[in-house]
Amino acid sequence: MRRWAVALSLLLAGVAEAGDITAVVRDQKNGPLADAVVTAVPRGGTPAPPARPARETIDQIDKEFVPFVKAVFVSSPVFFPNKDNIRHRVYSFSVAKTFELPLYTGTPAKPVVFDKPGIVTIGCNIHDWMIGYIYIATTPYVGTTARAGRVKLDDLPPGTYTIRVWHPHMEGAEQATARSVNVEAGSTDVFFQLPLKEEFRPRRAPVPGQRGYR
Ligand SMILES: [Cu+2]
Repeated sequence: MRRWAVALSLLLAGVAEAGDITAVVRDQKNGPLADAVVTAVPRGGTPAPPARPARETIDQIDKEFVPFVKAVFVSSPVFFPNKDNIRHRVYSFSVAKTFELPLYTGTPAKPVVFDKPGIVTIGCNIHDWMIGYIYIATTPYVGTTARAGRVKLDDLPPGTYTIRVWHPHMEGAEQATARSVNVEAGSTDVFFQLPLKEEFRPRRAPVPGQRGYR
């Protein structure tokens, strides 16, 4: 079939082939930026939510939250398994979700449900340097960049999307990163350069028998 005929038959069938977005995020020094959240919000309508929000997980490993930044679709239940053999006490005072998990080891029976969009900062009452971020998105088309600064958003119905990027150490506002992208069948590449503030993370506690901090 000719291309237009294929397009026409898809149109008549009411089916359009989904597309993907591959976003690459770099910092001001052109280095790949991990832990950047990329969202795609379709113009003129909210996407239908998945039948059931995915179960998500944030681990505690070697007294750190893993991953450092987690992006979830709104109303997703998030589990907080403690993989260390010491106890942690996870909490948040953020407006989008205030909670506290009593001192625990292993996985608490119930997940925390993040039912409001926004950004939640999590900490541990025992280990002050433990900090993590949960980005609660209004769109299911959301992901976090891996170490190579890359993230792929799959299965987007064709149309116009507003793409944004957020990072806990970004210099400007998330809103300022907004750009319009037309998604068709196949892959669409998007590139962001995101200037970072001077990084601030609380230093870890001194390690007995070692000099300095780790
Ligand atoms: Cu802890």
